[in-house]
Amino acid sequence: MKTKPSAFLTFIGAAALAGTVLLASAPATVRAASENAGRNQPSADQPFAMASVATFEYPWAIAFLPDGRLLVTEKPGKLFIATQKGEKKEVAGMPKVYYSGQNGLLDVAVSPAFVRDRSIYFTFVEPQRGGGALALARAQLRESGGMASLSGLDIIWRQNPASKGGQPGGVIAFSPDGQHLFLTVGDRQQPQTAQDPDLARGKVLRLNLDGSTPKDNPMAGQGGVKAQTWTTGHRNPYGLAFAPDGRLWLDEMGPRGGDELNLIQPGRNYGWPIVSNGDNYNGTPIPRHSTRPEFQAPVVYWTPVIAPAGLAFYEGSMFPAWRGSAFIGGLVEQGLVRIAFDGKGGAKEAERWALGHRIRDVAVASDGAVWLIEDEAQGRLLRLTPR
Ligand SMILES: [Ca+2]
Repeated sequence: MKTKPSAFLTFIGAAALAGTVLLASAPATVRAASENAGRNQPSADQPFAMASVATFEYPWAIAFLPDGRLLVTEKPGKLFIATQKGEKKEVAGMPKVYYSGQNGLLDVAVSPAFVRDRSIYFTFVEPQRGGGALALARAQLRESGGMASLSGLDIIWRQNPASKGGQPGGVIAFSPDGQHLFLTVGDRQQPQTAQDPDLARGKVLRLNLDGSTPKDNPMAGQGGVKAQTWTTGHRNPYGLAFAPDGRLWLDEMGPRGGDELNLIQPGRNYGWPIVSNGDNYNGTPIPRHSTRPEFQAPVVYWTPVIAPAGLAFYEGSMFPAWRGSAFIGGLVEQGLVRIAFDGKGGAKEAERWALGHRIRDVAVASDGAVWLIEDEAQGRLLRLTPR
C-alpha cells in the first residue's frame, strides 16, 4: 500500500452494487480523451533535495509501517525492515521465490488493520513445475530481541498455470475502507491470455482480505477467475493506487509505445492485446484504442515509453503544491513523473524529473517526504525533501 487509506469508500462500492456489468460491453461513463505524454521533456528545475538512505539488491517495493519504518522487498527474495536512518533488518521466514528476469519477490503492503493484526501482504512468483506462478501471501510480522520474522504465513491466492514468462504484475492496493484487496496480474508475456476470462492473466482482481471472493464483484456468480475479476485486458500493470477521492488508478507497460495510465472501473475491459496505442516489438501494428470504443482507453499514454512502475498519491505537507498529484517511477525514463488530476476522471502528466536511474517504486512518508527505490543491483533507497 503506497498511501494511507482515506476515510470514505465512494464510487467503487456504489458501482459494484449497481449490478452485473458485462466485460467489453459496458457503456463508458468516463471518456476522457487520451493524451500522449510520451514526448514530454524532463524539467530542468528539481524542487527537491535527494538523500541516499540505504542500498538493496534489486529492490522492488517499499511500504511504510505505521511507526515510520519501511518494508523493502528485494526481487531475489529477501524482505527487510529499514528505518528512515538506513538501519536494515532482514525478516526471516520468507518463502522461496522463482527469481528469473522480471519474476521474483515483488510487492509488499501493510494490512489496513496492522496495528491490531500485525499482518503484511506480499506477492511473489512461486517456484512450480514449468517456472513460477504469481502468489499472494499474508503473514504476521513478529519482532523480538532485535530479530524480525514472519509467522502464520498463508498463501491466500495463487495463479494457475505457472509460466517462465515475465510481466507478472503483482501489485497490491487496499480499498479506502480497508475491506478489500486489489491485485494486478500481468499477462506473463502471453498476450492472448489477457482476454481469457478463465485465466488469472492480464487482470485486476478484487478479493476479501483473507483471499476469498467478494459476493459483489461484477461476475461474482460465475465462479473461478471470473468471480475474482474486477477488470481485464491489461498487459503488465506495475502501479495501482487509490486517489484521495476514492478513484482507483493503474499504470501498465505497453509494448513498443503505448504505456498507459488507466482509471479502473469495475467490469471494464482495457483492451490488451486487441488494442494498444503502441505496436509489437517486431514492428507489426496493433489497432489503436480509438478504433474500438468498447474497450476502455487510457487517460494518459506514453509513446515513446517511460516504462511506468510504482504509483503513489501525494497528500503530504512538505510539498503543498503536489497535494492530490500522483507519482510514477519510470524505469526506461529513469526518473519520476508527476500526474495531476482534474477530479472528474481526467489526468495529465504535469512534470517529470530525470534522475539518471531506473525508479522502481514510490511511497510517501507521514511527514510528507517522498521515498523512491531504484531498480539496480545496488539500488538506492532515496528520500526527497524540499530544496
Ligand atoms: Ca489498454
